[in-house]
Amino acid sequence: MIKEKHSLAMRWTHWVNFPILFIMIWSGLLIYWANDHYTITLFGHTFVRFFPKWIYDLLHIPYRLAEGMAFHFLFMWFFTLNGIFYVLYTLISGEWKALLPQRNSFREAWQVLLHDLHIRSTAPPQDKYNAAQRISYTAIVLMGFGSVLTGLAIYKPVQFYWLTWLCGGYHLARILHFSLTIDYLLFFVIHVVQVTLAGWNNFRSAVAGFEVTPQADNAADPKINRRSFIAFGTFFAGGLAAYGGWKWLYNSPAETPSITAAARKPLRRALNQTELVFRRLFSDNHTVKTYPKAMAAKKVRVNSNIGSDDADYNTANWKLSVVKSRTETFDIGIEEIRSLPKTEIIFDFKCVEGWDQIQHWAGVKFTDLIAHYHLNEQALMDYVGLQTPNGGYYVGLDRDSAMHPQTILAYEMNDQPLTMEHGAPLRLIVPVKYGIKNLKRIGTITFSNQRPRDYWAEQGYDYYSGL
Ligand SMILES: Nc1nc2c(c(=O)[nH]1)N[C@H]1C(S)=C(S)[C@@H](COP(=O)(O)O)O[C@H]1N2
Ligand SMILES: [Mo]
Repeated sequence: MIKEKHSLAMRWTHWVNFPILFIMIWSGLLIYWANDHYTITLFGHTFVRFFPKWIYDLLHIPYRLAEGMAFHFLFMWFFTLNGIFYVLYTLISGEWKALLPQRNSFREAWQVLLHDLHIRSTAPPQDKYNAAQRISYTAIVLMGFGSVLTGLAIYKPVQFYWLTWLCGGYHLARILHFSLTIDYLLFFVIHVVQVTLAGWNNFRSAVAGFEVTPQADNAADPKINRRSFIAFGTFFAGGLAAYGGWKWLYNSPAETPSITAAARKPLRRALNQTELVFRRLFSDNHTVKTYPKAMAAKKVRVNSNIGSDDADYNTANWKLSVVKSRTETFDIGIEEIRSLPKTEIIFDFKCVEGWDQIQHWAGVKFTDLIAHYHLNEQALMDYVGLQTPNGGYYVGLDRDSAMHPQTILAYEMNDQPLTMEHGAPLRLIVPVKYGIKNLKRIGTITFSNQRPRDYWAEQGYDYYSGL
């Protein structure tokens, strides 16, 4: 005999929520390897490295940060919107009554645990869901909420500075975001073990929404088979469609076929659409948090030196070329730049790879340079492009970020002239962007209404890369 057991909420969870969560964790791992410094270390001994290399090899997870970010920031929309719809559905349909813990749930959950571990022989009362299930099904919704909040806090720490603050700062938000991932995986492992132990009838109920009570005439009940068939058929069709979508995405052509790491077209479109949403939230009022000088790192990290790695580069011959128009270019020497008003900033510099450091820079504000050289007309254009003298590294910035009051062309670090490895004699510091946009050793500045070329965007990263 058929007994209606699970509600739509339960099928929604297995059919939709889990796959989306899975993609978020998978793309999270594509990001994580770039800076896998989360370990459990006690007294100098590392006991746990959460995702060592063998896990990546076992699961065939590629080391592709740009692609991981592109997936993560596409599926975050599905994750968030689906989560909102799911919660709204349970509220409106009344299904929350079976899912929310009750006053005695916490005591009963303990009994469930003892029973499951065969320590206690009598099972506590089992409604549609027992106390332990109620607690975990509600907890996982709260965890999802936590992932969105901590995720946003690290994704846009400037625009959502109050959220980052609420999460206890950038560092803590990152640790919380990561811990939640570990919690999902633990939840998943326990869940699979329990479902396996509970048997086929229970598994069917999660997919098809009904249970079968033991009865002699079950074998002859056509309803059972028909409903199972329809439910599992739909389930597999949905799975196949999802797999097809995945294949389509992976076989989509790259935007620049000659560059191996270039983003696939649908992912680039998604990145660009997401950019529009966050650009609307951008404002000069969102300034980057600054710190006292004493907190600035003495040993400043060096990331890469593409385009600025010529060991014999002679900074004495250096000039900044400003391209005013197709026909008009002028050069500025470093002494002239040093004579302009000086602006200092001490802020938390952030690299996409997952590290950050409080750094102290000084130089001329970009808007001061614009005003001094009467580049007001050029500054109305949509984009500013900057490149190294040898053209090996180049970035494009939207106007608002270039003109942001904290954007400077820096010639000093920790009150000393810039060193070669940090981009002597002049580099860009744009605190509202990730490190990739902070070009070292500026050679040329251009203005345009089309997007200038961007080194890392060509390698599949988000063009905007704003914080
Ligand atoms: N010319 C040049 N500028 C560059 C890079 C580079 O490789 N070449 N790397 C960028 C990246 S990814 C980061 S995180 C910062 C690092 O700056 P730092 O080495 O001074 O800490 O520089 C940016 N500017
Ligand atoms: Mo970086």
